[in-house]
Amino acid sequence: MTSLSILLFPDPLLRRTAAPVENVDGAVVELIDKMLDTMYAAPGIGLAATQVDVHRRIVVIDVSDESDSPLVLVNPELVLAEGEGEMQEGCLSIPGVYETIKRPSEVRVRAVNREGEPYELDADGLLAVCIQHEIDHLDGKLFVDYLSPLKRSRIRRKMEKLMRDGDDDDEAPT
Ligand code: GNR
Ligand code: NI
Repeated sequence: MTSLSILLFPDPLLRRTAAPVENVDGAVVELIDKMLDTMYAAPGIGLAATQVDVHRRIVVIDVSDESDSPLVLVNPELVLAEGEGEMQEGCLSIPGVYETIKRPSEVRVRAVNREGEPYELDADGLLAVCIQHEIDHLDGKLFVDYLSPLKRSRIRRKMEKLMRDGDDDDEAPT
């Protein structure tokens, strides 16, 4: 099983805009499958290609309790976003940080599946939040961008310190 490595905030590569996928060919299917493995291993409920340093518009999601309902969204586009809700969000690229974010509560997304077929999906609740969170990644956007600049810079400093000092308790003293 392949686990791809996940970029961590504030890596500037997370700010790149992903390019549309022209064709769901064998290489894209291979990447989708590696992204699903990586998401389940993390574990997470979603993963955008941007997070594994592939700047193409590919997202995988599974919000099911049993982790047995993978969703593949190639070139996802919101065609409808309405209502408003708040949800505590986390991100595999910002480990250990959870903040309440306000977003549209119901969405309709148009995307292409793993078989290369276009489809539309209506979502609410956690799935609607996850879809928006992942599309944001493809546009170089992170959930901390919805927080105040003060909160965001505190999170950035915390992450930079974690990466300097490591988050390992049982590291040998140097
Ligand atoms: O695993 C994840 N959990 C999550 C929880 C609330 C809102 C969004 C998410 S997505 C996140 C995985 C991730 O970082 N995807 O980009
Ligand atoms: Ni994320």
